[in-house]
Amino acid sequence: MGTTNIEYNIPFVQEVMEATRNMWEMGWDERNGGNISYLVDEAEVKKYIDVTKVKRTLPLEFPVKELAGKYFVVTGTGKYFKNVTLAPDVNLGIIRVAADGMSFDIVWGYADGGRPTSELAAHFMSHIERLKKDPQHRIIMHCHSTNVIAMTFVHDLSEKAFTKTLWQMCTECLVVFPDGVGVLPWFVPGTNEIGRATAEKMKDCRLVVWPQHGIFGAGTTMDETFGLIETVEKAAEVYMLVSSHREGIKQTITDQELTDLAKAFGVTPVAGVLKV
Ligand code: 2HA
Ligand code: ZN
Repeated sequence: MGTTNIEYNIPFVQEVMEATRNMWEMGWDERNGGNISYLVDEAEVKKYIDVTKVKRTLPLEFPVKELAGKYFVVTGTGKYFKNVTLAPDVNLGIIRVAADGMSFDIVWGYADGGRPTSELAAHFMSHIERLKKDPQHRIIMHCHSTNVIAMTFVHDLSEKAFTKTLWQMCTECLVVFPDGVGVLPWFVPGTNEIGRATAEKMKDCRLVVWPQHGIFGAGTTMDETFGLIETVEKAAEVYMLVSSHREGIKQTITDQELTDLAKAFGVTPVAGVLKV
């Protein structure tokens, strides 16, 4: 058990190590908060791992036949992002979904007897929806980004209003997430229900806000997914800074300006948010 040098030579494990470290340093992942799952091509996994050596097989409470045979690096349940770089093979695992989608094999990691994140349902169901939209989709990332959480206490939780405010807080936002953000009602985390609700939103956008909890992001690369969440969190931070200002907001980016911006960058804002 513990770290060996081998893990440091597995590029996709390294990517998760770097992401968890960066996310913890951003203050988004206190204690065991947050989780990442990363879909890796079988050929890539086989370059580094003997996938015939199954360590354990665990059942899934929700069927994911669409993901049959696919390999994922997944952060461990109860594990601290702070500690991933110290012992990747304890805090992370690599799993392969069974042919019937009803169980998964652990082929690497979770060395202390651990298992994947408690939010595996939300991850797997979101992967299924994002892969339908984009075959290049690879990453689902969840964290407790501070200002996004704060904003869910003081802002209208309708998706259109939430999206528009975020777009107005920094000029780059509309360009980075023209599909806007989905917003769920409050749910008990770690359940199949929140998983299904998150995946339903992922049909239309790559960002889903969990009020008073955090955010889910989806992307084709670790950088892209991290960048999406980073951009929303920055906008939420600006909102929290300006909305508490004594004199209130004096000006913002207008609907016309957001429309001009979308045109200039060749993105299509999700319908129903802008009134022009
Ligand atoms: O992994 O973030 O939502 C702990 C969580 C649950
Ligand atoms: Zn969480």
